[in-house]
Amino acid sequence: MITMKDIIREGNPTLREVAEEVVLPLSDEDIKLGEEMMEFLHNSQDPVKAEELGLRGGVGLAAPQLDISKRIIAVHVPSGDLENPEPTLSAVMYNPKILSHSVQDACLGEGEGCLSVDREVPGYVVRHNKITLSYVDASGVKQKIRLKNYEAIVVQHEIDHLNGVMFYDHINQENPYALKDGVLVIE
Ligand code: FHF
Ligand code: ZN
Repeated sequence: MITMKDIIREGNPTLREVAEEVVLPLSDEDIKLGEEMMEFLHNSQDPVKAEELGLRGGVGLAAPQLDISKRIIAVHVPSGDLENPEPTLSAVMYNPKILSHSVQDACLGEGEGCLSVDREVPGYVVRHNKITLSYVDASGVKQKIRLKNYEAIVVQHEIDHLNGVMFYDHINQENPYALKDGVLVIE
C-alpha cells in the first residue's frame, strides 16, 4: 500500500526529470503500480482511512512522486454533488499526451498544492482551460478525451510531474495574483 512515506518531496532530483514512456503492451508491474496509485487516491479521500494512515487528500498522483520516473498518472476527482456521486473523472493514464488545447487559460481561485510540497505557495497557477488528451488506459486501450475546467487543471498538474515541472513554476514571480485578461478563475 502507498502511504505518505513513499512520496518524495521537493529537492529530490527525480521530481525534475523527464520521465520515460511506458512500454506497450503494459507489463503486470506497470498495471499493478497504476492500481496502487488509484488505491492511494481512494484512501486519501476516505476520511477514516486518511486519518488512520495519515494521508493528505489527493485528486491526482504521478509515478515520479513515488521516485519512479515513468509516464504514469492516476486521477480521481470526486463529484461533490450528493445527487450525482459518480466521480467526474477517475482513471489511470499511461503515456498521457496533450494533443491540443484551448487558447483560453484558467486557474484555480484557491491556487494549488502538491503532495510533494510541504508548504503553502500562494498565487495563481495559470494553465490551459481545455485540453484534448490521448492516453493508454489500465486495459491497454488507447483513449482520446476532452477535458475542461477543474479536471483539465488536475491532469495538467499531473502531466507536469512527468516533465519535471512543479506547480509553482507557473506562478508569476513579481505578482503571484496578477492575471492577464480573459483567464478563467475556477472557484
Ligand atoms: C492534490 N489536493 O491532490 C492536492 C494537494 C490541482 O501531483 O486537491 O501533488 F482531496 C499530484 C477534493 C478536492 C478532494 C481537492 C491538482 C492538485 C494535485 C496532488 N485535494 C487536493 C481533495 C482535494 C495534488 N499532487 C493539496 C495535496
Ligand atoms: Zn503534485
